[in-house]
Amino acid sequence: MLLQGQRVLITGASRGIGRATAIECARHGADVALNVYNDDDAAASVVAEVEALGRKAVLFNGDVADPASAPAFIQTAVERLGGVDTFVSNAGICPFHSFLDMPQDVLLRTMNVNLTGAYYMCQAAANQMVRQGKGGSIVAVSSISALVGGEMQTHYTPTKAGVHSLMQSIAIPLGRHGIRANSVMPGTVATDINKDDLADPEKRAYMEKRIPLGRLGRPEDIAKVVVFLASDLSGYVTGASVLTDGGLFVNLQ
Ligand code: NAD
Ligand code: RM4
Repeated sequence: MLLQGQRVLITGASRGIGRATAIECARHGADVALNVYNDDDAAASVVAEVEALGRKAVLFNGDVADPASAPAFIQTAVERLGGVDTFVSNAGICPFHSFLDMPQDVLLRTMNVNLTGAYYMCQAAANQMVRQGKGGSIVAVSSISALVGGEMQTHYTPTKAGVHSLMQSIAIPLGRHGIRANSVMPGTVATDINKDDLADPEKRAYMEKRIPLGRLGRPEDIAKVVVFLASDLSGYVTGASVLTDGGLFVNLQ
């Protein structure tokens, strides 16, 4: 029970890594506030799982790319849970597309959801933590893609490098308030975001073969690292990243 009594807020919490993070945090004793975006059935099922663990789950529907969502999400969480101890910026999209003909709307939407949206959300959460005066933890879900390229991800990889860089920079002004800011960098985790990409059996087998631990990531693998970064176990860790990829990054040849 590493998060007993904590209030943890998570964006993009209806599916994949966000969903697993909500459940893992609840398992460790946290109440959770979940930002979801037009995904009612999936959202209801996360709430049911959290409540079955005996914890509270508050839902807030909103697009992270809309600047109005961030203060509204924080306000909802404060009203219903009493405050914010950990904030997890997780919502993200990756509409795989080639570079030379990248449509402007796909580029801008990806940047606005993954990077600008994370900025608004982390800023609003940090302001609340400063008001509370008791420190806190901010965790961004970055990616191995912050470190390496992706042929069909030229719009996406800069956003993942960007959210890691955001954690490095905000760790500085927030340190004096006892607020830590770190990122987790997942490798390849089988979720809806890459379902089509990994539906190609050759691509999936190639990815699996490159991972020294012998399997793709599971959302729970990432959620456990988020719990660590939210907990006192990481009390002297800030501005850092935890690559959580089964060894994929180091396996060049
Ligand atoms: P997913 O598609 O399963 O989940 C994404 C979640 O974000 C969903 O709940 C979706 O409803 C929500 N979302 C999408 N757009 C939103 C918006 N505008 N506002 C609010 N919520 C929104 O994908 P996932 O793999 O769980 O991805 C979660 C995060 O993990 C993303 O930031 C992604 O970049 C990152 N990541 C994933 C992998 C991977 O291999 N799956 C690897 C590295 C990093
Ligand atoms: C991740 C990483 C994965 C990819 C997802 C969509 O950051 O690049 O390999 O499947 O994004």
